Amino acid sequence: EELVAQMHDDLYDGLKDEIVEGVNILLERGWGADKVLTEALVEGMRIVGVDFRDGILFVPEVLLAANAMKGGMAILRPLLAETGAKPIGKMVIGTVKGDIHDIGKNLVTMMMEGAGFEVIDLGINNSVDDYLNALEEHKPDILGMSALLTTTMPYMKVVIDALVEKGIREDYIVLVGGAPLNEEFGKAVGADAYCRDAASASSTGVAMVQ
Ligand code: B1M
Repeated sequence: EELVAQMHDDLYDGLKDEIVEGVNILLERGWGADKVLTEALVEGMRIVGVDFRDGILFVPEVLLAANAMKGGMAILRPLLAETGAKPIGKMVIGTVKGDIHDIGKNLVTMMMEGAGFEVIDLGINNSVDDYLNALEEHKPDILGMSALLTTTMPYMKVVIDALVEKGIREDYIVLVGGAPLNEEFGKAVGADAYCRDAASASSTGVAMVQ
C-alpha cells in the first residue's frame, strides 16, 4: 500500500497533519483501527527507533515523530475503545520513575479500554508513592508498569518489593512491559506476567481477571 509507505515517511519527518489525514483516509477505505495502528503507526515508529538507535535521528526529531504518532492515535482511540460493555475490571498503569516514554503505555491503555477495562493512567515518571497512592485510591484489579530504558526497568522491582513489604502484593495482578524487558525479567522482578505488546497485555489482563 503506497499510502502506508508514505505515512512511514511522514511519521519519520514528524508531520502530524499528514499522519492525521492518512489515518482518516485508511479508515475511509475500510481499514480496521487496529490494522491502521499496527501497520501505519507502530511500524513507522519502529523505523524511527532504528535510526534513533543508529544515531541518524536525534531527540528533537524523535519528539516530532512521537507527536505525529499521538495525533494519529487520538483518532483511533475512541474506535478501539468502542465496546459499550460494562467494565470487566479496573487497571492502574504508569511509566516508572525516571522514564518519560509514554507511547507504548498509551497503546496499552487504548487496548485495555477496548477489551472492556476501566483504565486509570498515571502518566510518566511515577514513584513508588505515586503507584501506592493510586492503588489505594482506585483499588484496581491490575497494576501495569511500563519502562523503555534499561536504566529505569529495575525500578519495577522497587515498586513490587514495596507491595510485598506492605503485605498487599497478592491484592493485585501485576503486569509489566516495555521494549527492553523480557519474560525472564518479568519473573525476576516478581510480576505476574510480562506483556510483549499491547495486544498481549489486554489478552493477559482479560484471562487473569476471570
Ligand atoms: Co527514547 N530511547 N530516549 N525517546 N526512544 C529508546 C527506548 C531507545 C531504545 C532508543 C535507541 O537507542 N534505540 C533508547 C533506550 C536504550 C536503552 O535503555 N538501552 C532510548 C534512549 C537512550 C532515550 C534517551 C536517554 C535519549 C537521550 O536523551 N539521549 C531519552 C530518555 C528520556 C527519559 O525517559 N528519561 C529518550 C527520549 C525519547 C523521546 C522523548 C525523544 C521519545 C519519547 C516520546 C514519548 O514517548 N512521548 C523517545 C522515543 C520515541 C524512543 C523510541 C524511538 C520509540 C519508543 C516508542 O514509542 N515505541 C525508542 C526506540 C525503540 O523502542 N525501538 C527509544 C513505540 C511503542 C509502540 O513501542 O514503547 O516498546 P513500545 O511499547 C510496546 C511494548 O513494549 C509494550 O506494548 C507497546 C505496544 O505494543 N509495552 C507494554 C510498553 N509498555 C507496556 C506496559 C505494559 C504492557 C506492555 O504494562 C502492562
